[in-house]
Amino acid sequence: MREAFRGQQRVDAGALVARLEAVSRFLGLVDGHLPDKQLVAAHTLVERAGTRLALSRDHTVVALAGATGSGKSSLFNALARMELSPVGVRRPTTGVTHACVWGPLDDATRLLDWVGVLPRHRFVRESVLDGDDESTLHGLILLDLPDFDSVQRSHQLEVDRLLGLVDLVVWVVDPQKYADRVIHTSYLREFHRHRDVTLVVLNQADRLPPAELPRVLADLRRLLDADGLDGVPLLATAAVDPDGIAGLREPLERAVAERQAALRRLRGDLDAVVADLTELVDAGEPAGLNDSTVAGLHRALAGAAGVAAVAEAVEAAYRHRGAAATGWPLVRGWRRLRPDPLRRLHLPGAPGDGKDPAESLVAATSVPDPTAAQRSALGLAIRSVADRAGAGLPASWPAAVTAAARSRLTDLPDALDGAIARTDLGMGSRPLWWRLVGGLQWLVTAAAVVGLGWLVLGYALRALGLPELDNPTVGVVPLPTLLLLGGLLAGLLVAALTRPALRWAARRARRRAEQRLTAAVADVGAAYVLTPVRAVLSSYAEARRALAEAARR
Ligand SMILES: Nc1nc2c(ncn2[C@@H]2O[C@H](COP(=O)(O)OP(=O)(O)OP(=O)(O)O)[C@@H](O)[C@H]2O)c(=O)[nH]1
Ligand SMILES: [Mg+2]
Repeated sequence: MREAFRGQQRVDAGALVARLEAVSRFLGLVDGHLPDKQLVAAHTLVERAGTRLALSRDHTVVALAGATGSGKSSLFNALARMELSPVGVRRPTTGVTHACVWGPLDDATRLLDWVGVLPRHRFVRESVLDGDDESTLHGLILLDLPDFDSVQRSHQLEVDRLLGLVDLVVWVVDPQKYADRVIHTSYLREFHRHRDVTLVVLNQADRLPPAELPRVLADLRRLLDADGLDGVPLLATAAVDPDGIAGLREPLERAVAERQAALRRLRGDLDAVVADLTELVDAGEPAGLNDSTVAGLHRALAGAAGVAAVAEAVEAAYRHRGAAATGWPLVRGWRRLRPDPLRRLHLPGAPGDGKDPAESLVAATSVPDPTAAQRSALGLAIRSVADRAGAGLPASWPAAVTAAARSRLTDLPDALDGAIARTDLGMGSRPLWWRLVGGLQWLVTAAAVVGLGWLVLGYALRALGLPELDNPTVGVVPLPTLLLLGGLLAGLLVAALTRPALRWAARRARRRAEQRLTAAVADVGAAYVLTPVRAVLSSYAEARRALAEAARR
């Protein structure tokens, strides 16, 4: 037993702190994505470890824990060589934790405040009379705990609280109750990750016939192995006999000298926390989004935003305005009486609306609202983005991805409408060729008007018996007649020839508008659906890396 705790691997404080920081980073990354109840233990550890390491690394807090009557207080007093904690026959005796500090009390005050031992139950084990006797335990803070199997619920709560804080636990069992189920299932088994800061003593060994002791120890060892505590030091003590605790002093002295127990304890907690957290991010790198899912989203967004309707209106408006600009001047005016298709949708590019597109109010357009089918198609597309992004992720993450995909759903209609309203549909200015054809139309019309005026003038002169004009002729046709008929015919011909060109150019304008609208709608999809989803995926990936770092021992 003298080998207890010997040859254990040292825990590097810097490395431990780095691992704790990685857990802290992990918690920051998964915050809001995973249910809080799965993270309580990790949050508690990060907080507790930070405090414990900041308080005092020169002290080793050791708890004597066990069932009532096992002899915790007796061992406490025997180690302190003073009657500090009352030992009694009435069970349970110890109701509040007592502490004994080896070394100056002041240095340990903040640590004891944190552990929660009342000042009147703190004792100091250092006196000039001892000389150097106790110097080997300098830095030890020994706690005498109440019984954990107590009829008093408060004792049990106090024990559970302290077992979460102390650096090293000495489990005290006695020959009568060492096999009790509670101590094994509720306590010892829970400490299997803390084998390097756990010690078991079979107290009251003096009550056993010497021949019985090895058999009881072997039986207890078997139970401890079954608890997952193989390798944990097990020793026999007799608190009533000063020599009966020598075996216990030795591992305590070693623990105090090494100043490793606090670090080992935290490392055990950290290992347990990391093991529990691992299943939250244990599904490899996320597959991410593929092009076809994104394209599906864009299609659905375009449908819901009315891209096709607007593009159609662009084509119609192009034909409408083009015909007005290039048509036969005599009938052009009629067209202006018909409403402009783009203006009907309250979209910029409508002539004379004079609005700055960037300032258009949200939901300013009159693009028809999406139909129920378009809305449900959008819902499905968002769902399939979420499904695809969340595919293969461990529990809770798919739900987080879905929540992110839908997080800005209510703002989406206004955003789509705004994007449509702000898109430059390419209908701001009249094409040059419209103006050229329009000018030509005016020219031939002017020729017809001149011809008509000339003819009317000749007719009037004849009617009034005045000398007739000398009409030049082109071939056999008089020039005024040629101007009138030629002008009219040319106007009709130009209008007829322009029509197919207008139709072709209108289709081109529609395609261009459609491209710009689709791009605008895709930007909305990126900002409102894909970016939140990708943020969750990158949190997942970073959380995985943080946890891998936290797992590195
Ligand atoms: N023979 C013998 N008696 C012991 C030994 N240790 C403790 N006792 C006795 O066992 C009884 C209980 O001891 P305590 O030290 O009060 O036990 P405890 O574990 O502190 O009990 P609670 O405070 O109720 O949890 C007392 O009567 C002690 O004198 C021992 O090693 N040998
Ligand atoms: Mg006691």
